[in-house]
Amino acid sequence: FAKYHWEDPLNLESQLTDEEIAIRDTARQYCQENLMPRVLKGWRTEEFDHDILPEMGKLGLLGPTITGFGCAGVSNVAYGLIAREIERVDSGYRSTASVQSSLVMHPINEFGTEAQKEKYLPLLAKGELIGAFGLTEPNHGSDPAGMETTAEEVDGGFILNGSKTWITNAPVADVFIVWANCKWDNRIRGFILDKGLKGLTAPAIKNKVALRASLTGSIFMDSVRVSGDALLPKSKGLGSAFSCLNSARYGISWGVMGALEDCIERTRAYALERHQFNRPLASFQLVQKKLVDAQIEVALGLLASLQVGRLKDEGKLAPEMVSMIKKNNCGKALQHSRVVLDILGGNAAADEYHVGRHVANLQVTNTYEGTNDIHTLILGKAMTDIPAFAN
Ligand code: TGC
Ligand code: FAD
Repeated sequence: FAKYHWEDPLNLESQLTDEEIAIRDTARQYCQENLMPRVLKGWRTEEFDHDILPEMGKLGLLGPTITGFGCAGVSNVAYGLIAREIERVDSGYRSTASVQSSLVMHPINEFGTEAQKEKYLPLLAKGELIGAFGLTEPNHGSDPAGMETTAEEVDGGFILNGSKTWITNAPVADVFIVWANCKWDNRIRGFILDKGLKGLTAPAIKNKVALRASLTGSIFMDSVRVSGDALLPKSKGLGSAFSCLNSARYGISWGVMGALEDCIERTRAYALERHQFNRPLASFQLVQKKLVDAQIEVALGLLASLQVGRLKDEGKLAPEMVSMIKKNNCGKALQHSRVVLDILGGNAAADEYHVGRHVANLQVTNTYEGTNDIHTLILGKAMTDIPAFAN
């Protein structure tokens, strides 16, 4: 028989290419040596560390699936492995990176002109520009089709009005991809707004109880005037915004497994070390069950993400596949991180033990990019042909 490794129970490693393993190892080393020592400060202070994106850029971790424009052009599986390593440290850091890669660089690459790509992608890839993606509004979260942000055509350009909320990176963003309902044909399109435009503000939402190591804010647009080249001309309808979400949701499905792996590793080590009733906690059956149940979900979740990544690379992706792994992996990560947190006893309340931070973060990952319930309904529609979320 082959040897069983509890950290990789179903031998995911055997399914990765040498290049993917090398990228994963580079990302892991960077994250453990450079992000891990900073995370408690980021969490405690809610201060954005401006060095992180440029550091990631140097290693080719930003927009890594894009070919050209200074991007690495690697597989979607490699992209997932990067997300897993970043989120093993903190979901907030992964959020910052996945918004940059999937929600800002991806739409510019997919729906932009050559001039827009040349202007923005190399700087975003280096982390010299920071991006944000504004879809959610105060009155329209799960239901972005009803958005109130508008764009109207004026001489040689557009005027945008409206507001977005809960936007990752917004307070520090240089570039905003904003989705607006175009008054001339009632279709939703994407626009690139540069920081500093008159009427554009992006204040921070402070005192969050999760994702404190990444900044979140609003975007207010008060008659923001932009020239014609702000429009992403190939974006046509809400489906264009959703196609960005396919990429980000896919990355999150890997990322949250990294966060759960970190929870398991830390609580297992604690359970082996700490004794009660003259025995290590790890010797109690109830404790072993918590660890085993969590590790099973990691093994299954990672293989599911791997399969979807391979299909994405082969052009055989259905968006519902992404809904399945986003829903399941986020739900399982939240549920099992919460269960293994119990192993820490009173120390669960101390942020130096890190697991409580992951649990708080995983509540948000189970919510953004489509809530767990919304993904259930997307899959329910696929099974019944009846959209339960709408009339
Ligand atoms: P519906 O009628 O179903 O679809 C409208 C159009 O979009 C097309 N479409 C898709 N295209 C590509 N990929 C997908 N996944 C797609 N889903 C739908 C669809 O074919 C249609 O095209 P067309 O040509 O016929 O017009 O739309 P609906 O309004 O009924 O919406 C259904 C619903 C509820 C599933 C959808 O609105 C939804 O997914 N809601 C969730 C909203 C959401 O995920 N928001 C995320 C905001 S961004 C974010 O959270 C970033 S956090 C980042 C971080 O920090 O990491
Ligand atoms: P609602 O849509 O009001 O949902 C509230 C509850 O009702 C949920 O449980 C939901 O599942 C349920 N519900 C809603 N409709 C139905 C239905 N039809 N059937 C059954 N149940 C339903 N957005 C961006 O655009 N860009 C970002 O960068 C971004 N970053 C974020 C960062 C953070 C830290 C957070 C917290 C959010 C972020 N979001 C971002 C917003 C996020 O995508 C939304 O919060 C999410 O889509 C849910 O929308 P909502 O908060 O309006 O909740």
